[in-house]
Amino acid sequence: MGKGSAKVEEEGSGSDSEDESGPPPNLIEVKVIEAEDVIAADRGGTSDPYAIVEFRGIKKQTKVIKKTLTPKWNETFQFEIGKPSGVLTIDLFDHDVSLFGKHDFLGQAEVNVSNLALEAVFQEWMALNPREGKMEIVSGRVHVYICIVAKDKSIEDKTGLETFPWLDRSLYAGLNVHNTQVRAHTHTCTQRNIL
Ligand SMILES: [Ca+2]
Repeated sequence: MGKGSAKVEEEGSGSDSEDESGPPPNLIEVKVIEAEDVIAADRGGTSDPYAIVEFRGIKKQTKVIKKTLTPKWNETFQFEIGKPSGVLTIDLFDHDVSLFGKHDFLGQAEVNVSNLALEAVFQEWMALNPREGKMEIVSGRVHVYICIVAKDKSIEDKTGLETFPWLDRSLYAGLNVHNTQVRAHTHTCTQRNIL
């Protein structure tokens, strides 16, 4: 499977792939599912929680769930990576409508991506902690799902299915992959593992 012949991609992550034994794992899916028992930051005894997921300086934000201490987001984000390393952080904040009000910090969870196995589902309730070096009062837990998905540019090239860049070449090596088969796949590890 011509590992050296893959065309150069513009994503800038190609130089990270030092392991030549297979396709680089280079997509992290992060689903911020929900949280519970977060601090009540507003006078009414609730908060308006939202989450910011950050990986290697790139931030992605959920919507705000108003007036609750048990927000449910169920929002999925994806980050491009080369090799699976680095720390992914999930910060929770209380949204405030005041122009001058600072959004209150509700807690942080961190995941060391180096500890995650390729295409294995990590789904945990993680304790919300203060940020490093800060005296912040927080409480509660956040429920997250994380999976690292291997992209496969060779399959992409053969089938022309640019919209399915996460396909794992090893699953299809030697097979005639038709578009109809490929369409049956989804981009989450959970659903992939059922196949
Ligand atoms: Ca608020």
